[in-house]
Amino acid sequence: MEIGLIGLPNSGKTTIFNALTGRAAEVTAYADAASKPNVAVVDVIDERITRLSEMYKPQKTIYATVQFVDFAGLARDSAGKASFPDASIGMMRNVDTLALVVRNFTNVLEETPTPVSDIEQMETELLISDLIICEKRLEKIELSHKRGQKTPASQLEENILQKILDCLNDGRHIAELELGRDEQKMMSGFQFLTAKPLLIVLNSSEDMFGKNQELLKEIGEKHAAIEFAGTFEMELSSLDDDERQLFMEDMGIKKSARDRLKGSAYKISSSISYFTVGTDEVRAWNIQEGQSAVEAAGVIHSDLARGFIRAECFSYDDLIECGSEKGVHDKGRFRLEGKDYIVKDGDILAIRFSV
Ligand SMILES: Nc1nc2c(ncn2[C@@H]2O[C@H](COP(=O)(O)OP(=O)(O)O)[C@@H](O)[C@H]2O)c(=O)[nH]1
Ligand SMILES: [Mg+2]
Repeated sequence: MEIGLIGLPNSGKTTIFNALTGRAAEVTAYADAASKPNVAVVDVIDERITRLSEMYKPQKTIYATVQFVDFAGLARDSAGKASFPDASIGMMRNVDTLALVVRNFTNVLEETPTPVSDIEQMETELLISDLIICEKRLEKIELSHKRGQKTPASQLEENILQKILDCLNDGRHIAELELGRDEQKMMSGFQFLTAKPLLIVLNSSEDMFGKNQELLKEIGEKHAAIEFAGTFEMELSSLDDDERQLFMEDMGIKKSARDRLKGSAYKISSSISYFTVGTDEVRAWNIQEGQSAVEAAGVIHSDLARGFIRAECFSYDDLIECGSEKGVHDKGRFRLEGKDYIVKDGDILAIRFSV
């Protein structure tokens, strides 16, 4: 999964990137919009994988990974209007989930935070950038229709884009539209920003952290939201484990920034994990909730989907309860599942296939 950190300049994106990744990318009160994005891939430490690894003692243990991208901020044009640099937009379109970092601390200019209007401003930016793409494409299609080049596919595309245009003009995100599977497929190539799951990261000052329930509730009416104490959590990532634990308890922080963001991002993007186990490798795979066994197989390799015969399956919870694979068999918890089986979070699968 790829999570993109977006937000106004100096909202604390790089600070939070550092908190998430334990890196030390440069934090600055004067964002250089032309600078390159920071990118880091981190393991998603899933204790189920840790436990499976202890049981199977494999040569390799592979956790799922999350890639965090910290984009360069908005750039201002000669008239002082802020917008995303084209290069950033291109990269933003490639991520799975957007995490919008919102300043909730007094900045170096002594400006009090305005989180709600900052969110609105950023949302407008996202909507406009999708509108532009949508309108451009519609113009092209209409032109080709005028030239008599109308096909069922182009007609369908025009209908969907018109629906999307109306939605955006209404100020609503594309994610709110109910689209059929075909429509979604056709739309996915555009990588619309407002079609992506969006998570608000309220970046609060140390002294206000944990005291923003009203504000979080207000934001929560429209968006999924979590609260970070950016600077504090960035400093945490440079401590050793014991010290870190102490400071976290002091602040009332239950889980690391990385675990909290990952948990929320998985939830809003409906991501789940299934596992493959063996003495060679124990590994976590990410899929979308609702995906079938054959789709899950395809995440490992397209051959496994193409030649899919069946999935041998049991759940992680059953394995722990029964103590061993043999126990799972003895208690009748071992299952054979077909192509259309909907994979659940924590399923352990072995795909049988032939190509
Ligand atoms: N008090 C406080 N300052 C912060 C926090 N997060 C970031 N800052 C400060 O805000 C400024 C901009 O931070 P940076 O992470 O570079 O923002 P970016 O432009 O969004 O990447 C720096 O001076 C940070 O020290 C926070 O949680 N609390
Ligand atoms: Mg930055």
